[in-house]
Amino acid sequence: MNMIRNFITIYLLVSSFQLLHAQVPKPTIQQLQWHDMEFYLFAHFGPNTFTDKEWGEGTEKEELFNPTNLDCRQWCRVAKAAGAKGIIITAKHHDGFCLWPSKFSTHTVRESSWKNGNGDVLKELSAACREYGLKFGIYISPWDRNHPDYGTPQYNEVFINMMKELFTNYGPIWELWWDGANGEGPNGKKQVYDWYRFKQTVKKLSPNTVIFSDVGPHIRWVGNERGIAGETNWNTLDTAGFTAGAGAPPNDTLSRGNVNGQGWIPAECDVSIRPGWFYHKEEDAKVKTPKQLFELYLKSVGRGATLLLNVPPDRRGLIHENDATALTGFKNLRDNIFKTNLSEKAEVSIVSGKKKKAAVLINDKNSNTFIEITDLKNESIHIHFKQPATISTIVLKEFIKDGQSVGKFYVQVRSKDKLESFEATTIGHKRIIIFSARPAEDIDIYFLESKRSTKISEVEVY
Ligand code: FUL
Repeated sequence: MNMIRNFITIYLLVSSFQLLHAQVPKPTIQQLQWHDMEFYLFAHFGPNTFTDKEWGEGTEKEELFNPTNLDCRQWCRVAKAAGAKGIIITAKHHDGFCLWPSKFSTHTVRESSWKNGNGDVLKELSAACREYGLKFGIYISPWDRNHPDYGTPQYNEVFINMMKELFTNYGPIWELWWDGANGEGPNGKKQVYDWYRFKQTVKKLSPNTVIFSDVGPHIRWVGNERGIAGETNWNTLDTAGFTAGAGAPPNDTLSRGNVNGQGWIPAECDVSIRPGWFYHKEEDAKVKTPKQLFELYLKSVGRGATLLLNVPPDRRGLIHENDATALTGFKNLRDNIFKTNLSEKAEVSIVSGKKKKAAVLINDKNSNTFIEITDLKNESIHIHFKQPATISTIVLKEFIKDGQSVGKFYVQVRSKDKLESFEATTIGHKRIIIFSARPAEDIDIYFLESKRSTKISEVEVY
């Protein structure tokens, strides 16, 4: 009898442990790689570039699309110089115009006057990205204001066939962007999208592609187009009962995530370097400054999200000089701030009461190693500079491979005669804390809230 009881107890313990373990949402390998991309560019390009519209009607004449000097390699050079890791292009915006000669539309580059109809922007950009070592991503709007089938079940087939063309002819496609806007097509009807089949198609053709939409499945919209993640930003989200577009969770939920959300669906912050998404000459003087871009970087990447910065090519088919200059300034700012990681030469330890244990894994420049804090009340991270340093920035990274845990922590910066504290909430992929430069001899990091054990992979100090 006792044996049976023991057996049942062990069985229950094991299965509840498994259940608990299985319930911790974790990123896939593709999502982990996506987190590491941090900053990449968006390129809104199409008939709107030539009509000065933001949302084309779908009735624009194809010959309007005629860049005089398209050079995707120039886009890549600008992206590279800015430290961006990839480019996502609007292969098809809401006006339905395809930047590749799709067999499933008559509103494409093939019908345009550009290169006498022999051009293919996706071919050029995918090749340039390969050449420059950048990831290539595609925005394909489900909403199509041109396609005659839009608003009928047949359009779902068209959309799937178009995606097949994209993955077959231009892959590998690292990220696929499904815009949530869903308005009427030429026949005045709205489409009922077959999201399930769309997802299955991508999964089958390109299992490594990460899909963005308001609700994932892999990456979520951040709930605004200002490029700002929630001050608290959980990578987890509940999507049951929600869909992309009008059926999406409220914007503030998207920007913060759900603390106990079931799925790992991290936020991507999309924002334009100019007021509009497409190029408009009258906005040439309204390009965001390097300082503004850096602020956005702190509110996106610095809050554990990624930054998708739109830099729209102009009518020549080039990234405008003003945008390129702003991007270089932005890169210089980051290079200056993140130049010398002072924690690399500091003494780092985990303090537990009066005991101190070296914690070299958090300053080994390797995000795949981590230290673990199990007792929040009694353990903290301590950094001691052998020579007093002047610091302004602290970067923390959580070991998100095992999920996200930290909900609140604070950092104390100590010098001989001063002690200052900075409190923050979530960490996730990265948390950047920035303050005016001050002297420091020691830094202590205390964790106030954590869902499970706290795994920190890196602490950098600049
Ligand atoms: C929105 C679109 O309606 C805008 O035109 C733009 O493409 C932006 C990134 O997403 O939903």
